[in-house]
Amino acid sequence: MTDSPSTATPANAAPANAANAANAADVHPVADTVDVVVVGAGFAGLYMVHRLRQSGFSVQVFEAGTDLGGTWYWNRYPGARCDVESINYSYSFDKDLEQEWTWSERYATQPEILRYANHVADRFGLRSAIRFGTRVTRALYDDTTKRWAIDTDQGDRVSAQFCVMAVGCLSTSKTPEVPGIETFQGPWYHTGHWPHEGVDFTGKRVGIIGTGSSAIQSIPIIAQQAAHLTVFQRTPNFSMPAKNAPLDEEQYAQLKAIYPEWREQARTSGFGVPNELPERSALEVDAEDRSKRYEDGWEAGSLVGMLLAYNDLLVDKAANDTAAEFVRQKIKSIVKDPAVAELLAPKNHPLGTKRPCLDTGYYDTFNRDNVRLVDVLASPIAEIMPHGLRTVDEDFEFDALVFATGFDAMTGPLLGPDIRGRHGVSLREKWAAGPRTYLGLASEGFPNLFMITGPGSPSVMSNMMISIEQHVEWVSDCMAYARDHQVAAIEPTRDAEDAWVEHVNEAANATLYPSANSWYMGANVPGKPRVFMPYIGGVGVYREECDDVVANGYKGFVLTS
Ligand code: N01
Repeated sequence: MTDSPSTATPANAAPANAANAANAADVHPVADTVDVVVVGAGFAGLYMVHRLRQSGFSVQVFEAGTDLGGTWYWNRYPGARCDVESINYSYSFDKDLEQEWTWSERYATQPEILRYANHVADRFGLRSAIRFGTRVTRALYDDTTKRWAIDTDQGDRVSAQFCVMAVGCLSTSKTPEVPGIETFQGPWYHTGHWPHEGVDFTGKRVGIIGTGSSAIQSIPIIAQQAAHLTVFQRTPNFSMPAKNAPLDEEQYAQLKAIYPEWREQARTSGFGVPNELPERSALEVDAEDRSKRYEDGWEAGSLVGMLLAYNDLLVDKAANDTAAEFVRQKIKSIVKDPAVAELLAPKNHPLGTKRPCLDTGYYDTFNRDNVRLVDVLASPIAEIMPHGLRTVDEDFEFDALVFATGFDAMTGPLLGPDIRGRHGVSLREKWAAGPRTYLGLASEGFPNLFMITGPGSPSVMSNMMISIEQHVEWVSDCMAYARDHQVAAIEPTRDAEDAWVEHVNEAANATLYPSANSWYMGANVPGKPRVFMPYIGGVGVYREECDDVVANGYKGFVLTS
């Protein structure tokens, strides 16, 4: 997990080495030489440690945060929840863990997910492998020794045969590209770096920039607290009601009885959650059928409820239009002011091509007297000033600002440290025109370096837990194979990588995804190459590809003795 590359400092910034002071009793010595260095102690890093230890490897984890949890350590904004159902967003690797942990709600809150991460770490004794408050700054590969030298901002240097980047996909937060942030005299907060002690907005005039998932979850709650909330929207997003509720005990018990089969369905599915796939096109049925299906999808309270109503919503614009129009009408039926409703209704991208959201009372929040929506596409933000901000048309005064402005997704966390492979070539240079990986697991020229849920894998297009587990197991099995077969180094061939990148692009281009200015495409970061980064082929298909590579003697990789 990395944090903001911004030079500006949010109200909650903590000293980089705070953990070393705070958790002195918890600090374990860093070994000079280990089999594996893992970067990041979120769900990927935690399971990686467990798996590697089970296979008999020595492992050192470095984590920039002062405690574990990755995404769920940093994103503590009001209303933060996972929008994948808790019964799916949890580890499946240990049957006892699966049975003993009980989620309280359909969609778990951030504090509950963080408790779960801590429970797992304690249950499997993982903390002793982790050095907190320590950021990896550099990783250099030595082709003679076939080992990585890994440096940290705390002065550590560790030699490891393997380096695993378990840095998360959405962990390099970005502030808005607006001049004057440093002049603002009140506190400002990024949703991805929320203060651990929380923020009380009571009686405050608050401005929030952004209307993605983080904003859509936090706006209803901030609006209840603040004296006034102004929402600066550049692109309206499609959001569906979460229909969150406590889990029904009887149904939960029934699910636990069949958990193994349930998980297997998730592993072979498209998005990493068990779903029945639709057989019909939205265009081969009449309006009444569509209306009914979309209503069911809306009421289902899930990200895929609408998207899987028909089989062509993500590949055919005319089909997608029917679903998008249904959601626009829903928004208009909730929001009382027609002008505000019109502004909130997304029109510039097909439904689902920017990450859709689940909300609790988002659209209804704009019926409140103390909430105002400002269209910054029509009237861009010109600067942030000591007492607020200025759009090209109007000045606004605020006591506090919230940036729900997202992340340099997928590549940002991987390109944070200076990673240099064979011949000193840097990953930043190699990926200057966009990420290039084989299977989203490894990159040619960087032997013994693995990425968990890297670009070119289903990652953010899936239930991350399912994808994390699959990668961690693949990577640890690969290392065990290398050890057992006296393999000193493993890396993809250029041909295999080129073919995979082409396949990832082809898969994306067969869908509507590339038509949106989304963070999937890198479009939210000025200057970032426009490449669809995740693999859209589906987690089941992808898993088969990865298994096939292993079954064929690590096809597409070069193994050096
Ligand atoms: O970030 P985002 P996020 N001026 O990039 C706007 C996951 N997640 O933190 O769309 C004005 O989606 C930007 O506008 P535009 C989930 O995968 C999951 O909300 O670029 N506006 C956009 O509206 C999600 O997709 C969960 O035009 C500016 C917003 O800021 C991902 O994390 C919860 C701007 C950023 O939205 C990221 O979500 C939260 C500027 N200069 C997040 N710069 C759950 O599981 C940016 N924006 C529930």
